[in-house]
Amino acid sequence: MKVWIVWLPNVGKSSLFNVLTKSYAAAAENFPFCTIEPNSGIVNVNDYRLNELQKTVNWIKIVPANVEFVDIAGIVKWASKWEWLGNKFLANIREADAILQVVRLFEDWWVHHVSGSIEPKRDIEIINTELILADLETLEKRITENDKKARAGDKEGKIKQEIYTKLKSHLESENLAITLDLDEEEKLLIKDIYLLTNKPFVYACNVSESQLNLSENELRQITWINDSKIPVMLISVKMELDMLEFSEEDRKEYLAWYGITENPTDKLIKTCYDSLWLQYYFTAWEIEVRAWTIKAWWKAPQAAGRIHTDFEKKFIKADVVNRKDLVDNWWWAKARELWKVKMEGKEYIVKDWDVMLFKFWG
Ligand SMILES: Nc1nc2c(ncn2[C@@H]2O[C@H](COP(=O)(O)OP(=O)(O)OP(=O)(O)O)[C@@H](O)[C@H]2O)c(=O)[nH]1
Ligand SMILES: [Mg+2]
Repeated sequence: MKVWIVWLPNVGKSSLFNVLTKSYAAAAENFPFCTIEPNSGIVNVNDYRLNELQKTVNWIKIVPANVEFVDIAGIVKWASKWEWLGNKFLANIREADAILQVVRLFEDWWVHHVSGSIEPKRDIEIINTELILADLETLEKRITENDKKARAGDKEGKIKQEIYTKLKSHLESENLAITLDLDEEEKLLIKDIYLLTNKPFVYACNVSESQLNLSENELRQITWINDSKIPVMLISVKMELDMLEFSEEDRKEYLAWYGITENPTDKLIKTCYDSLWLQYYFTAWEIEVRAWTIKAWWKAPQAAGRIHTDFEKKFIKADVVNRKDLVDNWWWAKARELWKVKMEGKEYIVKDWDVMLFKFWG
């Protein structure tokens, strides 16, 4: 599960990467194109519910879910048309599961802005246009390849060609692929093109300390991101960097001073995780509690397959308990006594935060 940090040069992408990975691994200097080679790091998804579990079983090791963040070079206008850094990275972004866009809102005379001024709406358009142009190039190649099949009368080829044509005019009207109205079957047919604008986007607005009181509505007005399905949140990367060495207590106190109750770094990581329709279930036993990432609609055997590929086939049944029932009753024995643990079979659709104990053949 990879999230790529994408945007114009010199907006704080590498600084944000350092905040997310709690490191100084990425060089973050005051000049455009400071980053050339990508930096990547794995980050735990912190969640208050994990802390609750930890309190109940404080002798047990807890292994949270994680997300990989990749920080790349800045993208500029015409990047998609240039045989240059930007273009190279546009090709690389295909590997991403989601795209985190760092929108510069902070004013700082010292930090050079490649477009000359702070205008988030214009800058978002620059980035989206480059992503759309790159997608059009990919799609046009695919249309040419598929054309032969469609002409030869191949049924799937014909259906695909129709969808591709619809998609092409959608992109040409400067829309993101993800906003095209397609049914589930049609979505599957375009999945293998790996379009950049078919990936979930998350917008993190990098603000100055004086802008920390902006509401989500105000942020949406400034950025013109009206689609409520696309998350928009604010973070002051500079302030987060200042707090990197703080204790948890000091951090809370400092944030509270600005009226912030939720840890912005944790919130951003969770937002990226949620954008992929992911959820977790847990295995919990004497030695460790471990989070496993699954898609929201997965059934019990598929979920078991996350632990080991064999387990999907060997699945017999699962004991399932809601995390809260486990916490409230101080673990399995009491929860079982109170009939809170249910036995589920192959058709069971796993719920977010189920705790599961599997039985397998062999
Ligand atoms: N004032 C202020 N400066 C910031 C903030 N975030 C980053 N900077 C500064 O902006 C400059 C560029 O930061 P980077 O993190 O290197 O930006 P980048 O987007 O990775 O840049 P490229 O790798 O060149 O594309 C550095 O001097 C940072 O200290 C912020 O929130 N406020
Ligand atoms: Mg950088």
